[in-house]
Formats: sequence, C-alpha cells, structure tokens
Amino acid sequence: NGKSAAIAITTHGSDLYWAICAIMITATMVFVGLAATKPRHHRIFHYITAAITMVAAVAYFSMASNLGWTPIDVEFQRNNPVVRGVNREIFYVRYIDWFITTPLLLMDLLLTAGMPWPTVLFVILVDEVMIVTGLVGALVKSSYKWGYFAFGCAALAYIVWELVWTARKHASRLGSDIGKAFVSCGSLTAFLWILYPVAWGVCEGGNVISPDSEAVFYGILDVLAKPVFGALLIWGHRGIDPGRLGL
Ligand code: RET
Repeated sequence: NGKSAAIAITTHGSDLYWAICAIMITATMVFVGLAATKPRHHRIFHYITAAITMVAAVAYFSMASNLGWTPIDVEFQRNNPVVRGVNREIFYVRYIDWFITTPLLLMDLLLTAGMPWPTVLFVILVDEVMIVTGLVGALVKSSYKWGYFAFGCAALAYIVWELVWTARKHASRLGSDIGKAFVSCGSLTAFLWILYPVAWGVCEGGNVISPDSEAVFYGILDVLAKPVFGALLIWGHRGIDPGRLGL
C-alpha cells in the first residue's frame, strides 16, 4: 500500500528468528546436561555458557514474535536516498541480550586464560560501554549516531587487543592445552566480534540492507558466537582442571 507510512520491517525474519530460538534452547539443554555429568566444582564453564544461550533464546523468542523493537527515522532509504520520514525497525532487544551475554562470553574467555579479576572486570566494563554506545547510536536519528558508533569501535579495539595479545600470552604460560583451548575460542571471537559493527553499519547505522537481511546477518553471527563458540569452549576444557585457572 503506497499510501501508508513507509517502514522497513522484517517480513520473513520471523521464521529464521524462531529457528534460532530453537537452536538456543537446544544448546542450553545440552550445556546444562553436560554440566550434570561433571562434579559441581568442574561446572563453571558449562554454567556460564548455558546462561549465554538461555538469554539469547528469550531475545530470539521476542524478535520472532515481532516484539522488542521500535521504529526509528532513517535518513537513507535503500534505492531511494532522498526520501525522508522513513522508518526502520530497530530491535533494541538485541542490546539487552548483548548487555548480559557479551560479559559472560568475555568471562568464559578471560577465565580460560586465567586472567586476574581486575583485568576481567575492566574488560567487561569497557564491553558494557561498547554495547550501550551501540544501543544509543541505534536509537539516535541524526548522524550523531556515528559518534556513538566510533566510541563503540574504540572499545571493541581495546577488547580485541586484550584477547589476541594479553590473554593469549597469559593462557599459553599456563600450559599448552590451556593455550590451545584459548586460541581456538579467542580467534573465533575476535573474528566474529569485528563483524558485529559491520552488521550494525549496514543495518541500524546506514539502513543499507533490509531487516530481512539483518535477520540473516546477525543470525549467523549469533549462532556462531554463542552455541558454536560454547561447544568449542566446553570441548577445549575437557582435560583442564579448573583449579589450574584459580577457579
Ligand atoms: C555495536 C555497535 C557499536 C560499535 C560496536 C558494536 C559491537 C558489538 C559486538 C557485539 C557482539 C555481540 C555478541 C553477541 C552474542 O552472540 C554495539 C554493534 C563495536 C561486538 C558476541
């Protein structure tokens, strides 16, 4: 209907969001089930990882149900760069998910590397700055959104540096098995996390790709960054006594 207010909204995303919700629920059950096979003091990584997919399951339930979003005016509309007064569906629920899950993902990694708690705390606080700047930037209508984006990218640069340099060296000093477990999960994380601001730039930021494509882009990233990452991490810990990490 050409007369109704234009809004870029997902039409096919819901099916994909339901599928990913199911993946997150299944992964949560597997991680909790695996925890039950271990003595209680060997469950820390199972519990952290299960909490990550549990939170994501609720976020995906929301998006699949077409909830957790708000229309935001966009300055640029694909194929029609001069039209004003156009909206885009912005899923703020993603950021509630990320605010909880990205610190947990960092705990998974930094505890694997045996990092001291002040470092873990500071990296998590910087991560929270990154997520909040992303949320505020997504809700801001003017091009000031790119200022928030820049702050978020600076925060991500620091986090990636801590992972690929400081924590990697720390992990390898604790033993080659710990070093290997960290490098596989740490490299996957560094690679995937750098793609999130790319997705943000073409979705919430620049409105270049449609909300349907956004569902695919963030969807693939989230499945790799949560359940696949979690499986790799728990597998990596199979021969490692948490006592060696000070846990
Ligand atoms: C934003 C926009 C602002 C700049 C940057 C971002 C990075 C977000 C990241 C999110 C990671 C999410 C994960 C979710 C769980 O699966 C907020 C998009 C740098 C890195 C891993």
